[in-house]
Amino acid sequence: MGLNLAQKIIKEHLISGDMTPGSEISIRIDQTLTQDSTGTMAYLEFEAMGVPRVKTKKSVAYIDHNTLQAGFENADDHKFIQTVTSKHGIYFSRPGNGICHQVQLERFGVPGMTLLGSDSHTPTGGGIGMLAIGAGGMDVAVAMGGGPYYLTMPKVVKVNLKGKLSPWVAAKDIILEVLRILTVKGGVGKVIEYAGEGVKTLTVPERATITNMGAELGATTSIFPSDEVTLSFLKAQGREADYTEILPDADARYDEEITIDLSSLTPLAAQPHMPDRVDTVKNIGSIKVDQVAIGSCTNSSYMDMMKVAKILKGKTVHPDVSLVISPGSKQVLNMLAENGALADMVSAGARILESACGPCIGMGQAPKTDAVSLRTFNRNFEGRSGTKSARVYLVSPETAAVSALTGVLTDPREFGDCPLIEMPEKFLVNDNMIIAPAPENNDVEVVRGPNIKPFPINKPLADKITGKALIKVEDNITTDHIMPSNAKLLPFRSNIPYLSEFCLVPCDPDFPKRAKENGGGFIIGGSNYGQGSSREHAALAPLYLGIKAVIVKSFARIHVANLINSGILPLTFKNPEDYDKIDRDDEITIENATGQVKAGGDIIIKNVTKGIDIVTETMLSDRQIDMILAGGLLNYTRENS
Ligand code: MIC
Ligand code: SF4
Repeated sequence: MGLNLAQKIIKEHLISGDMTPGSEISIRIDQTLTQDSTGTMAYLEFEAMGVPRVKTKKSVAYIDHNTLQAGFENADDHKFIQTVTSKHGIYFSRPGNGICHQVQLERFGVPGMTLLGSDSHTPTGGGIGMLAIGAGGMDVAVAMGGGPYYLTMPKVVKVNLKGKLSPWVAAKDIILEVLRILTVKGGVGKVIEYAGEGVKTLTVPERATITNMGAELGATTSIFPSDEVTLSFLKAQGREADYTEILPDADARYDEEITIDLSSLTPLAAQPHMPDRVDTVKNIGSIKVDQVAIGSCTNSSYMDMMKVAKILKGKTVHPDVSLVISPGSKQVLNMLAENGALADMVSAGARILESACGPCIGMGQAPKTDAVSLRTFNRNFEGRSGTKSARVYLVSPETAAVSALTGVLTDPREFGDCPLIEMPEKFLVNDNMIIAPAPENNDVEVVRGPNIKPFPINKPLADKITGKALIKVEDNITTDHIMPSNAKLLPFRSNIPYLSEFCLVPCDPDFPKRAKENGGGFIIGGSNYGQGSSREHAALAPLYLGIKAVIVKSFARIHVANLINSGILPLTFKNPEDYDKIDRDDEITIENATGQVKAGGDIIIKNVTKGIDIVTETMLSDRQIDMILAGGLLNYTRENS
């Protein structure tokens, strides 16, 4: 039987398990990436493992999230990461060099390889045919040490692309259409694989926009074939030697299939406050716009920026709109500066930000109260922009740029002729902001400023677990709810005690206080709990607050792995309606917790307040059972080494 792309790469990297969807497998990781807001913790964990030198083919540490240095904290983290990576054999991409996913695609990604990144948008690498997966920092630390990465063998969904995009319709509109069809939980346990005649009409940056935002489907990853389009991109980056053709077998089998006719798509937008609340720009209508933000790892390529520059050229941004633009990398910014496109943006009134995540993660540019903000980003969760009452719409760069001029949400097809941008034959290659690590057996001193605090480590699982249901939340709770990130909090990513004071505050401002007063307890949630980012802080802060188990209808992939790595018991209601049988402040007990977890089946929890038993499931593999019993991955690794 023929193999699809995902199965081919998995087969080539398989260490253990059988490739039946749903069973646990482990794979060898070729490359890793970290960024600074998850990286500090990941390197502290790597150090705790005691491995002197990374064992991957290439590992890179990026500084792109915390570049707003309002105090010493971010700069301290940068120095820690720079020195710890140099010591242990990891390349360091300096602040200013660009957003991790954009730079990784340009300079390091290799078709057919596996990439594990401590950032949920790592699947951007699927745009050049990598199997690129986002994970918590601890999993990335293990991979850097040469350990396997464990995952559930995914189902593979074929997205069959027919035809060709019409003028003014963009790659962003394709992924918004996929989100409309599949929703923010439709990709859980699946790889989204793109195929069909439409694939060859899309450039690598367009493909990368699509695989990037596959993260919003909850998918394990997304992938495109590596073909002649990939080759011309790598050639233009001076990296043709990294090219291998990777195509699915002609008789490849898929678990599911959907078809999208590219020629029938029109400009789309995701409405507040979820990436799957998609409608056409036409249907949403000409709402007044206060802010337009162009950039992020989804839409900050040279091609995207050139389209924007062409639209803005010779015009002026509407007086009621603040337009901010962050080119994705130093390569992109440098090319725009050299060819005059940057001047066109500046002259039109755009505010140019550095090549970093910036407003995407609330690092500055919080919109005004009740603002409408159009963003080319990938997430529009409530409050993520830094302004709770702001309404964020996710759109293509074309829709964003045209609307910045008109002052209202505008279908770009009304604007006139669509700018035609050719893929450059040569990108400007200058890697002088990437620092190679020190040689083996070096004496690099790791610099630890006062912001670097030890991280919490769990205790082995207790036999009887008791506590209150400290909070009850609804469906689709994101890691931005569990562990908010913004300009005020991101500097404290290496300080869990401080961060824990903000844990779940967007859902209930008293949660941290109540958790502390009660000596910990339980979190009750709906479906797709923990969707969004890879930040393990969304597990470490609850751990610090004494959370023993999280009981929900269903979990998002990366978050449940982070809970297990931290030794927090993840439980799902066997019967989702049982969610209604627990209220906040109910006393919960799990008797014989170790025995029940060891048995690997259902776990009975007692709602002591209501006098009822509720059946939950764990879905843990044998390895995960041992991790939970040991109190998390670090304890487990120590016990087994
Ligand atoms: C995000 O887009 O939410 C982030 C910030 O990039 C996160 C990582 C983090 O929380 O540091 C992600 O997507 O994993
Ligand atoms: Fe950075 Fe935003 Fe991409 Fe996250 S989604 S990596 S914050 S640009």
